[in-house]
Amino acid sequence: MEKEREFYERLEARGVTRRDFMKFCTFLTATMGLSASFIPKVAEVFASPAQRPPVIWLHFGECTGCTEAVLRTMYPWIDELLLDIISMEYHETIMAAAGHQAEEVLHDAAEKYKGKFICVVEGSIPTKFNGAYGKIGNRTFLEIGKEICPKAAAVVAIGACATFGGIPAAKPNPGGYEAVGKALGIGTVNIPGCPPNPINLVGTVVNYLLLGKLPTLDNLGRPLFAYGKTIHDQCPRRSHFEMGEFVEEFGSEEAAMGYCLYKLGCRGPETYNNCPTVKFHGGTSWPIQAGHPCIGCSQPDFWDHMTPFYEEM
Ligand code: FSX
Ligand code: SF4
Ligand code: F3S
Repeated sequence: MEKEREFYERLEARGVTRRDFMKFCTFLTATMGLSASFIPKVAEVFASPAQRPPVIWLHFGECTGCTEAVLRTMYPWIDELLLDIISMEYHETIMAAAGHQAEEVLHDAAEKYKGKFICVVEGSIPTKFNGAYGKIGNRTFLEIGKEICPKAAAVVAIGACATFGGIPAAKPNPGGYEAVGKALGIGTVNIPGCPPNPINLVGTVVNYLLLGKLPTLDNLGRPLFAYGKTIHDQCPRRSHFEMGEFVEEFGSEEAAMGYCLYKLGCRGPETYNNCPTVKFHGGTSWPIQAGHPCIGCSQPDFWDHMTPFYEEM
């Protein structure tokens, strides 16, 4: 009770009302595919977390857009909520330590929480030339990944790069960049997207804390609650996809073309993600709402398979 009171006081000090917070919990519960009866339980995970799992967050070949997405662009207070329910032991972007001190923190955390920590990995791993294309502290990403990931209770690959290779693995890929699971020969929970939606990471962690297990995954390791349907199946422009309806509403085939973005190369029909329902920036918008075709950023082989972007599939 005491913990809970403190939590709401802290939220209030940040200008977040209990009502805002419950709205977020309702949204998160629905995103996770749970019934409304779970809303109070989801709120409880944040308000009085039972045990905060240690998290080690590794950066390999990437642009740090995934971290930026998680820590900065959603509701401004989600990053703090996330840091309330996990114990971030190592994260290069937000930690104060640097150089040898940082290396020591990583090593010590992996030993101290062996078998217990969640390893979140951002970015893909170069495999050619013994991994020489990517190094931190004079050790290759490959060496670091091989040392740290097998010690984790679970490895969560975040972003297109870590899950499927992403932009670093696009042709001609001289460094032989590969997805984390493939490069290290391990199974990973995959949260793809370039960048992925932060709510899907929060949903995965809350699922773990609430139900004691990882969410159900599809055959590509993606949580089904987020990646169970195609963009096209949930797209608000969908009703204009069928030419008949299209022409009827807009008067001519030409005018109708401007609405559905299929002919501009939209990859919505072959891309699995929940962008149309969860949107980005606290529900403000998402690519197709903003008038741009989906470029298939959460699918395997994004980039090569999806380019050239503006040609019909
Ligand atoms: Fe990749 Fe994440 Fe794209 Fe960037 O770091 S998924 S390049 S948005 O940020 O890994
Ligand atoms: Fe499908 Fe894309 Fe057209 Fe939407 S804009 S209906 S996702 S093809
Ligand atoms: Fe990516 Fe398509 Fe969503 S480009 S952000 S999966 S709409």
